[in-house]
Amino acid sequence: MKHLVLPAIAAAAFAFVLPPAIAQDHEHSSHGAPAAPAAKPTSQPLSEGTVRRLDRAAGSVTLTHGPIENLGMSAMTMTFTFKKGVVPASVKEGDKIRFRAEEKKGQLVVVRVEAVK
Ligand SMILES: [Cu+2]
Repeated sequence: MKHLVLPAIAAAAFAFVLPPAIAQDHEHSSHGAPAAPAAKPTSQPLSEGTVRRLDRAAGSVTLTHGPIENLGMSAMTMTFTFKKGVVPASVKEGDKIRFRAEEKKGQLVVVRVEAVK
């Protein structure tokens, strides 16, 4: 997983959240709940974020985001790439958004963005 922005802070965030995350995993598995199937879920929960930097020409957006469940990622500030048209024209730096990010070929890509009113 590449974290292109503020690696020191990201590392610190990981170091901070890792132990409870492990404890949670353990707790979940000890309940005997069936493991999530490999198949993609039909619903794609969105994560919350604030746009810090937006470069439409380069297709890169820096977000301060909350937890991203599907990536197992905790809250942090980092840069994602996105394809043309994914970020609505009304979205600008400083805006709050809801978004879906996925890992594609080792890159973290924003695949869907909704403006938050
Ligand atoms: Cu992140």
